Amino acid sequence: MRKISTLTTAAALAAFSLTAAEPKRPNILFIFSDDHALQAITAYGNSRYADYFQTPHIDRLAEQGALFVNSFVVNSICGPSRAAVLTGKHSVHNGFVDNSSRFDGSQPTIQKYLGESGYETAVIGKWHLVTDPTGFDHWEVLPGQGSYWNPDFIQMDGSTQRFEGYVTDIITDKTIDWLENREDKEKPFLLLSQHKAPHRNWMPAERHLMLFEGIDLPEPETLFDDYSGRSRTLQEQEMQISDHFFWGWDMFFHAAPPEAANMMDGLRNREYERMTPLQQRSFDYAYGPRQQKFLDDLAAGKLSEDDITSWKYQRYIKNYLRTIKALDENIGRLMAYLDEQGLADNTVVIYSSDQSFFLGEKGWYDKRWMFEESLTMPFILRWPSQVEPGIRPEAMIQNIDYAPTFMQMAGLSVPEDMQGSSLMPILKNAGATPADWRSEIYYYYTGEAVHRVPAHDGVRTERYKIFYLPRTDEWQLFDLIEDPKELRSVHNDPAYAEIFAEMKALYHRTREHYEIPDGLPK
Ligand code: SGN
Ligand code: CA
Repeated sequence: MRKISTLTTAAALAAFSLTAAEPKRPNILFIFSDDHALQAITAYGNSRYADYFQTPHIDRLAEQGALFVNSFVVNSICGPSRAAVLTGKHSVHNGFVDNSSRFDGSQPTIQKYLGESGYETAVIGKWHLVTDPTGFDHWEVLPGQGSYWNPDFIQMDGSTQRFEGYVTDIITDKTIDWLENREDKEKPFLLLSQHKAPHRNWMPAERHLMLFEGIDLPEPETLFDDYSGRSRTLQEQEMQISDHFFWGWDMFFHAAPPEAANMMDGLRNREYERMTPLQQRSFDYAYGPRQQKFLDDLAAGKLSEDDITSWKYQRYIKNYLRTIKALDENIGRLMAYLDEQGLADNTVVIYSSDQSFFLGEKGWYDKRWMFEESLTMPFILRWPSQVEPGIRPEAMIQNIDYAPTFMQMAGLSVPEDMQGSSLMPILKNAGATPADWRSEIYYYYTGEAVHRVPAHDGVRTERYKIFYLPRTDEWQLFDLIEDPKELRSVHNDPAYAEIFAEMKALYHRTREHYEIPDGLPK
């Protein structure tokens, strides 16, 4: 284990001056969305929606750059994922362990290191680290989760301003404005353009309200999972399509449907309430007849329990993908701007999302679990002058690797206390995995009241995944080759006794390596 110490920015700067004669340092444009599942990115290749829905602009980035196929989050939830990106450290070491944490903005971060070495830095859009951003030359962020419609943005002077329109379009407008008007265009930039979409409550833009009309999107095979063969905590969560959607917030009803519809009470669609009367009219025009048809079918006794779940799944997945449509279009718009300005060649463009998401697999929405759907993160990187187009690196990477990578891109040495590793050796070598690269990743989720997913932590190798659940004091072990959908824990299977012992040992070694203190909350 590398010694945890605080290397000063001055030391990092000294390292930079040694390499200052090298070619112009690249701009870094980090486009980060919220909850974008790999299954909803065509370039990732296994989207069940591919016949009906594509992400052409994100896919083009992947064609022109590197798409990391084994990319994982350290803690599958918004704030912790973001804190790991900025610090290069696991949650317990950057202090942001769950969404009730507050980010300590006095700690070293990538924007501070790059800023002090001569980069101009900005963050625009979703932030979600509770305390105001620090270390950026410019910032303009959504309060908390932010809003889809007519969103507010916190300004650097502490005031809040409201902007009319759709949040994804507005974040891109502001991103382009900053590029257009920044002070010293000779300086390289680090720009974080961070979207709300496709986070809950999945409100589409007006222009996408009718997308998928008359189409049924494919269901995942495990939509009706019975959770047998795995920890009982899988049944105790509250993130099920069948039972845990609010009729107002998630399903867009204006009044409670009959109880038979199994929808939760208590959260209105606050986004609808933010809309102008004209926006509301478009919204009602699209959803009104769809709701009525559902209510009529329900009243006529035409819908079984499973039919109702399938209906909710369609409502959910269509809205989710509609929000991604706007996101993808805006990424196209931003790429066109880089082309027009002649910035594309020397700008590293990254597309990623704070974690992936369940799109009905195991009957779920949301994330948090160490299962593949929420453990993964999209990670696509384009750097025309340096990275061979179309490569598909297989190295196991995590979001703690981003900050070290940006350090090296900027010609700086990686601070000793960053726990991730720079991806530069992979990028420079046509995507090949270096011999000394890690062969396991570590994951740690502390458990929160919302959605009732229990605390767990674990390790994933290329083939196996082990995690420990303190609440029930049990292990789970999955063989990702034999059981890629993770439907049967084999920790009790005698055929896996040896693997189980090895994986437990690896789990303890990895915890030690990352200096994870004993005892997770239950
Ligand atoms: C909100 C959502 C949850 C979601 C968390 C975390 N509920 O609490 O569904 O898991 O955010 O999301 S909502 O009723 O407010 O929509 S995260 O992106 O911040 O991690
Ligand atoms: Ca998120």
